[in-house]
Amino acid sequence: MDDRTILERLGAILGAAALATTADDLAPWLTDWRGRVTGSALALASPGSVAEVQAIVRLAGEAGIALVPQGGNTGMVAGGVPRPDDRAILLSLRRMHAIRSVDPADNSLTAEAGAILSAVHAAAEEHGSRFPLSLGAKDSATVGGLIATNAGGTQVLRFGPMRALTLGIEAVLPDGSLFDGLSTLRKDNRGYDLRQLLAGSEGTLGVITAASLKLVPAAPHRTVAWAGLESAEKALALLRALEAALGDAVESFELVPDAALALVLEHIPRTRAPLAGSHRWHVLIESRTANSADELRARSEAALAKALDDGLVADATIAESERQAADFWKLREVISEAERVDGMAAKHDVSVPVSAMPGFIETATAAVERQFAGARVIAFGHLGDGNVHFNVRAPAGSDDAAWFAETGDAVSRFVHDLTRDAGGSLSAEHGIGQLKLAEFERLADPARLAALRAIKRALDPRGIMNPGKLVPLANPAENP
Ligand code: FAD
Ligand code: 2HG
Ligand code: ZN
Repeated sequence: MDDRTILERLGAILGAAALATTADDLAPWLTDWRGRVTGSALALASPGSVAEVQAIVRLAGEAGIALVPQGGNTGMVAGGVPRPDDRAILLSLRRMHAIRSVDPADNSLTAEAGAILSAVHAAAEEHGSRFPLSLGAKDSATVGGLIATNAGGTQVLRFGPMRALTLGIEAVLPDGSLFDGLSTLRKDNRGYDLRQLLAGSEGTLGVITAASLKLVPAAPHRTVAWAGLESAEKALALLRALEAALGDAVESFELVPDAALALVLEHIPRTRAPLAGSHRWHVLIESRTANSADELRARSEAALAKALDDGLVADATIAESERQAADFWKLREVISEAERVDGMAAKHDVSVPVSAMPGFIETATAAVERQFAGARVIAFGHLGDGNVHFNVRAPAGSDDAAWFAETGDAVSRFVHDLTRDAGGSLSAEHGIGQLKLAEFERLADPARLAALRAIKRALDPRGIMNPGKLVPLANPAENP
């Protein structure tokens, strides 16, 4: 089918208002958040209903054209943008953003794929409940994107990643059929779990159109603390001490190195350091309760005071108000933005066993600095989940673009090798997308790759769903 016919058929399905075809209209959606990849597409299609998504998927199958689902385009691995030479339809789910229902008695919420995470938070709160997954991109990231990447974020410690919070999925499969798996059942053993197959599938197995999400009871009172420490090892010991003292009230425990805080203070307006002195490492700790705010605060203070006495913590402060708590969180959530403003980074979203992470940070940092003179490591994030963003920056004062062109791939191979040697994963929470594909293929064991390919071929024999992402096909010619 030629391009003109495809566009006419898309126009007939969607109407002109939901179809963009000019370079200017397409441009904002073709480059990923990091600015690493600018893809090409024939059109941007924005369906408003499940039936329209089905018609577009059927058309793509007939025409043999790629479909690239996109939500908020906040993904870190360029999974939601086409490849530079693609002949593709970019399929935006943004118009499908309704919260279909909230059922506090069932502890569930059903939302369309384009619903933005902060809207999901607000809808749950309106009903006296809570959706407990959050991340820095919460004002843009969508339910569909969060599920398709199995996003993690800053509450995984207590509630798990998106997979653990997804009860049901409605999705259009690559043949245009509708998988109506929107149930909120807590138990369902009817064979292979298609919901969990679609979670983390990065748009390669179908288009998620809606999902039922798990809610948890509201816990309106929180204490947010900021502590300065000497090492990541002490940070992990602090986490375990706080868990012993506060139980599962501890919901977030985020590691921030001095260099990340410095970037934030330099580039993000209206930010200031919570502690007076300088510290090599910091942690942001959030604890929550539905019961007594005063009691939670008293117990948090006592636990931190003991950690000071025990030498785990060098200094610490607890936010005095909700506003100060939000300020502490902002320092953590804008690290990616500050890093992006400052320059390029080779990003490594790695996980190792939690207990091994402090040692990994120390030895991998030293190894990278030895191997690549002047390279600067910024390892931050979800220490309590054994996941840090082990980002490597060019030497100070060097030409970023030139250094990364020459050295970037070698740095990434080096870091991923160290991760593999530590029994870890090269994608803890961001997925594979386009940017990690070569490394995934290089390091994954053959059985895993073969199973992924078999699943992809079985569900998407024509290879129309987000080709060139996540699933390395053995023969590049099979990659449309
Ligand atoms: P997109 O970027 O649009 O797409 C991501 C992938 O999902 C693509 O492969 C796309 O094809 C696919 N997809 C999107 N919608 C659908 C759909 N409806 N059906 C099928 N496939 C679909 N991630 C974390 O895990 N933890 C963090 O802490 C975190 N913090 C972040 C902070 C910042 C400042 C930023 C910019 C990003 C952060 N991310 C984090 C990454 C990102 O927010 C997540 O990957 C998020 O899940 C992407 O959602 P999205 O709607 O933007 O998806
Ligand atoms: C975070 O934890 C995100 O802030 C982004 O996952 C990480 O920018 C990064 O490397
Ligand atoms: Zn993260």
